[in-house]
Amino acid sequence: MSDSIAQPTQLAPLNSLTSAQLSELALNIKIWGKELGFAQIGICDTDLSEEEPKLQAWLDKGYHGEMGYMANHGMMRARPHELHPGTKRVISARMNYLPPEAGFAFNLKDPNLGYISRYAGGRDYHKMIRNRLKKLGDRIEAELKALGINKPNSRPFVDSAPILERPLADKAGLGWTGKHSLLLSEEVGSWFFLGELLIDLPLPVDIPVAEGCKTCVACIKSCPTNAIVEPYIVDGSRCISYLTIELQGAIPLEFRQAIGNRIYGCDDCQLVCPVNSKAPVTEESDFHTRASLKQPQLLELFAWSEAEFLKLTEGSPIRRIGHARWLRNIAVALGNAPASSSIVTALEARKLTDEVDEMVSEHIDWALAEQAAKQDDNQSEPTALLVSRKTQRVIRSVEKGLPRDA
Ligand code: B12
Ligand code: SF4
Ligand code: SF4
Repeated sequence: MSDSIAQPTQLAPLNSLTSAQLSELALNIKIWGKELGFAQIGICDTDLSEEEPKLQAWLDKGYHGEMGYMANHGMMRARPHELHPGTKRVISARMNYLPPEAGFAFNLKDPNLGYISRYAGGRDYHKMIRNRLKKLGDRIEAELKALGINKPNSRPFVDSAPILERPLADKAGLGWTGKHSLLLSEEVGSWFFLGELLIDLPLPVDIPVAEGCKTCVACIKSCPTNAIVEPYIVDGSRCISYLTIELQGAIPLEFRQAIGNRIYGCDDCQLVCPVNSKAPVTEESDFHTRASLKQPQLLELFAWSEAEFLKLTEGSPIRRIGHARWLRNIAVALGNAPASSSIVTALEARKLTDEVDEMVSEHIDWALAEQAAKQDDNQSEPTALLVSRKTQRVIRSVEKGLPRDA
């Protein structure tokens, strides 16, 4: 029996990694990222100083509306090394979410159906992507340990953290910033989420992709609420995604008709984008649209009690808006739907339930007034004509450019 005491293995510091080892590690990170279901991984440094004045101008103009969280952290959004001290590189990842049988045109064409942005029909992406990024961090740690190197300090972020994800992904070579302000790439379009792993390793960085929009302005022209106020600049407070998801209170009257049947988010600027004609369908079944949210009838969704809403949206990003905002959004869409006695009856009945607060009640009154105006006009217009001209153009563009998903 030996009386010697086992010595803890001494690991070398991170700065003992050679540039050849760092380059090999960067290549491996991209392979491991793919194994973890990411469509692409890129690496960039943490310098976003060029974005700071643009972010400040966006905030100064009030384009964040009521999204107080956008203004709360000063310029930290553009300083990943302040968000997670010690960070030297950002490993930026993208994951495709376009579900199969998206049925975009079919859905927008029928004002009796609710349109739900295609990122939201399946499981909430936040936790899932964060977990995968954490696994990527664990994999890097295990590799370094095998090389006899210390544990790196890494932390995953997805969407909700104060960090400028799109400019980071742009820098990391995952695509270019489109005129709709989203990231897109020639090979895959824009139907993807972004996430990052902040890490204190000086990995070699990737090269940004050249801008590819050229003279196209389709997204700017098609936005139902004219939220893309200049190329690359979105007034968030006009965007339907903000109005139906982020905004807590009443939807301003000026936007209600333009919202049409979009009850959760909006995809129009991506639908008309010619680059999306090549977009792949997601490989993640978690992002497939669940049955209850596939081409749903507005009246069915409006009838959900709070308990049903919570049950049927469990695990979905929709749950976070809560039942009141859900009813608010559907009431607006019902106001935009063709004149119908069943809609009027449903609106009136809903108003009498104790699940309706003052804010929702006001939207129901608005919808009833819209319905009454259509009845008074004795509107015998075909349903298709109730869809705004802009939306009709979007529908045609989808049928022509995205036949698989129409
Ligand atoms: C706040 C927010 C919103 C707000 C505001 C949108 C906006 N454009 O800022 C609202 C609620 C409206 C929204 C909507 C949507 N969002 Co959002 N959103 C965010 C969030 C949380 C922050 C974005 C942000 O920092 N905005 C601040 C402004 C200042 O940033 P910016 O718009 O990029 O502005 C820059 C440009 O204006 C640029 N700029 C100015 N001048 C010029 C000139 C040139 C030449 C160039 C190149 C750039 C440029 O400088 C500014 C600063 O960098 C990010 C997640 C994150 N943490 O980053 C997701 C995020 C951007 N959203 C995302 C998605 C998917 C959406 C929607 C498609 C959801 C939907 N279907 O309803 C829509 C799309 C609307 C749109 N066209 O932008 C994805 C985008 C993925 C991608 N492919 O790019 C993100 C990254 C979330 C994620 N983790 O995947 N969103
Ligand atoms: S998501 Fe819809 S409302 Fe928002 S910028 Fe794009 S087209 Fe406009
Ligand atoms: S629609 Fe045109 S301008 Fe807009 S992002 Fe796509 S290519 Fe760029």
